[in-house]
Amino acid sequence: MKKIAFVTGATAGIGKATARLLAKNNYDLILCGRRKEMLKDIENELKGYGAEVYAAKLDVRKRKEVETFFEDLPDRWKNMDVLVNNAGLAAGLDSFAGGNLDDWDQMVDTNIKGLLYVSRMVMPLMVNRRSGHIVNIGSIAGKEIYTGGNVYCGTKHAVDALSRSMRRELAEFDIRVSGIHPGAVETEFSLVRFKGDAERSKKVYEGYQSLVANDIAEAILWCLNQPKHVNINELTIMPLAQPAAGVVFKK
Ligand code: NDP
Ligand code: 8X3
Repeated sequence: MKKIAFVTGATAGIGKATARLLAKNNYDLILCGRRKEMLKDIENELKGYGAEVYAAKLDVRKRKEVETFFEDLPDRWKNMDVLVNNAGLAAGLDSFAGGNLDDWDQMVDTNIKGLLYVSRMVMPLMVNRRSGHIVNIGSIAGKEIYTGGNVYCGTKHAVDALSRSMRRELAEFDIRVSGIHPGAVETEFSLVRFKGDAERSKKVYEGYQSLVANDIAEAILWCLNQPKHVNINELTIMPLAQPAAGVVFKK
């Protein structure tokens, strides 16, 4: 019987690469994101690998939308084995004193509250079945801080704390919880952070080999593939050229 994985934020980057790799490894997929067209594209691609896919537009910041998403989910899909809490973003790189409050709201609402809204719907399903694996995508920004990272770092430190709290509560129900903390991965991340400024975004990844989304997907799959009694608590995964947050050796 195939396993079911729910990947949030599957229209791009790490989420898309994870959905793709899981589909190729015998998982059926539940996918969400805000961009309907891109959701359709990834749905079609995954079906080509033989996966069954349930894809629906969802903004994880909207509590009512999250509830409706789960109310609409056909029963078969509620037996989910894996949740990858991936949807997230950084907005801006301003100082605290010059910070944009809309950016702060967006990061807090997506990275913390969105992750909580989705998890709140999934956890009872897993608890009832006494089985499941939650993978939370944190960041090196959740382990360290860097100039201008301020609120983004705060949200990712929160993700780290939430992962540890989930692990504390869910082990009793045989549910595994893993936190994945990547350094720089070349995705749409910087384009989003710099609000569509492609030139500025490109510079983030110039002069060194950043991680690619599939590096993180492979790490997630490895966590999932461990024997049932093994929980990978966390993995911090960095480009070799980035030994610490905010430090990159460029050639
Ligand atoms: P991308 O911008 O490439 O992808 C982000 C994904 O999240 C998209 O699919 C986007 O879909 C989705 N998303 C954003 N906001 C929402 C929302 N409100 N509701 C639903 N989906 C949403 O970035 P990455 O793949 O790099 O980022 C994925 C995760 O990895 C994030 O949590 C990020 O913080 C984390 N991360 C990234 C690193 C990097 O260097 N790239 C390093 C460390 C961690 P859509 O726009 O269609 O809604
Ligand atoms: C993003 C990690 O180092 O690119 O979460 O800011 S970094």
